[in-house]
Amino acid sequence: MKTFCIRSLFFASLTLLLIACSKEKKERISMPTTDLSKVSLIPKPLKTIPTNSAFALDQFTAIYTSKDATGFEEVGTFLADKLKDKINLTIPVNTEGANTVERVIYINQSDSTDLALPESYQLYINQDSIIINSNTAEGAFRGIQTLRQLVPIESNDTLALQKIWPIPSGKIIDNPNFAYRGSMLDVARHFFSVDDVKKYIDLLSYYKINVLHLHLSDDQGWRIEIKSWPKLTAIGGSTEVGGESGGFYTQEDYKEIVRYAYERYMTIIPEIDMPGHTNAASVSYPFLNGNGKTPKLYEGMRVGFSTFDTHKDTVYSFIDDVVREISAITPGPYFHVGGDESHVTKKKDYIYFINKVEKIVQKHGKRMIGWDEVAIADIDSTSISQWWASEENAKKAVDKGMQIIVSPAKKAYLDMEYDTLSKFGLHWAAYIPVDTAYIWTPEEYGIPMENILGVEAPLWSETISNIDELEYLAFPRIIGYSELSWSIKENRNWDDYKVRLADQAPFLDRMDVKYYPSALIDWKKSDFTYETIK
Ligand code: NAG
Repeated sequence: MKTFCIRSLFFASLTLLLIACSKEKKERISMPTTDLSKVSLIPKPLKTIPTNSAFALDQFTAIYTSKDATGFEEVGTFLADKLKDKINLTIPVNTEGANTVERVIYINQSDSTDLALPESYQLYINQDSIIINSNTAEGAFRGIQTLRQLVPIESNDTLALQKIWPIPSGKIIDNPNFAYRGSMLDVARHFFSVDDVKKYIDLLSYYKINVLHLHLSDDQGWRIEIKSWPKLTAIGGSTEVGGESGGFYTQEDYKEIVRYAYERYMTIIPEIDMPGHTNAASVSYPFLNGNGKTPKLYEGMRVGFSTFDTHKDTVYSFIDDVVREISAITPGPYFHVGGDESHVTKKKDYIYFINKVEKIVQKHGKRMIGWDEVAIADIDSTSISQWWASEENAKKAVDKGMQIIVSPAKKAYLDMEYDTLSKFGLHWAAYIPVDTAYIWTPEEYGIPMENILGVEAPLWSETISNIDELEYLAFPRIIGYSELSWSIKENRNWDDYKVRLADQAPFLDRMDVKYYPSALIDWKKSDFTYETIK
């Protein structure tokens, strides 16, 4: 009995000591004073209210996600994986038991009316908890991108020794200005592998871009397997600009891209460009062009010389098969039919063609998107026009009640050279240095706000043939386009943005992104010249 008492006394005091120690441990973490509004977030959130203390992210942190809320647990796991990659910290993800751990990141489904849009989220950062509130997993996903950007790669010295990463405290209320925030990748002029596309998707999603438009066919190549027309890829996919061997996605490859994008709440939009830009299709199946001749594979960079025969029924049954097969493996609501630069198609044939193709796209359950020329056809208001060149066509689309994707070549084409020293790119529309890419407003081109679906930055690939070259043209300009489409006009300011952009360099370096260098370094070092890094 006596031994028992002594033993219990011993254990009781040990427990008390442990509690005291753990309390002391908690108190001993002295966190730096922070300013949430000074962190280099891109895109800039709608509202940021700092409270000057900090959350200590460390090994005693756990992620909790709402139970039975579709997709929330996956969002939590995605965050944990990205934190593991970034700071090598393993954080558990649970749906129950949050009160037993010291520090909690809650990813919480909330039906608050403040979270009106599917992508709206609120982020509360306190000393012992971080709470992400959103209505949908999509909103939570956008919220965790903000949180990822708040985690410092190196924490300050004493904290680093204790393996603690301070997250500035405060509140962020955020939602997108435009629902459609996109980039286009031309995989037809040069082919890019599934892994290349996945890397691009992952980088885009970090900046809350939610659409990747894949330009899957052009004069120089057909890049997606169509089971009912196998020569499209066997012949049409065999080369690319410059005559290298090209390539194509099997339907399984394409599904893998779609799945990877879907996990990042990104929609894939397939484009089959027609009736122009169709040489590769006509080489594979010569009946398509209607002039009785089998064209040669084309490896140059000209545009506007090919057309489908717009009068033949067999051409429309071919298109029906293509749209059907691709639509069946595309969960998103859109199908892009190109429609640009059909210089050798007569105007009335072009209109007839677009009218018919719109019906085919609708029959397969998708909304048609076309480059701005399609607005001259008799299309209905559910179709979408992608304005790239002609303001007159953009106006026609508005008159038809269509929604517009804003992609003016002079401002938003990622394949335009930065300046005369650019290693890749073209300059037929303009030189687009990093500031020019950012300093414009999609809202101010005379297109009513209610007609603007969003902004997309197309990357044509005549001059780029691998992921490094792709990244050189896309980064850092695409980061600016993400802010142009997510953040409201009042929150966009070049002087403020350029500092935030320069602070992206550690992330881009860690992801091994071969961004155009001067753009990021220029503003940090006054003695910088382009020649020093070339
Ligand atoms: C345009 C063409 C495109 C080409 C690009 C190069 C559109 C809609 N059409 O002439 O096929 O790759 O310029 O910048 O942009």
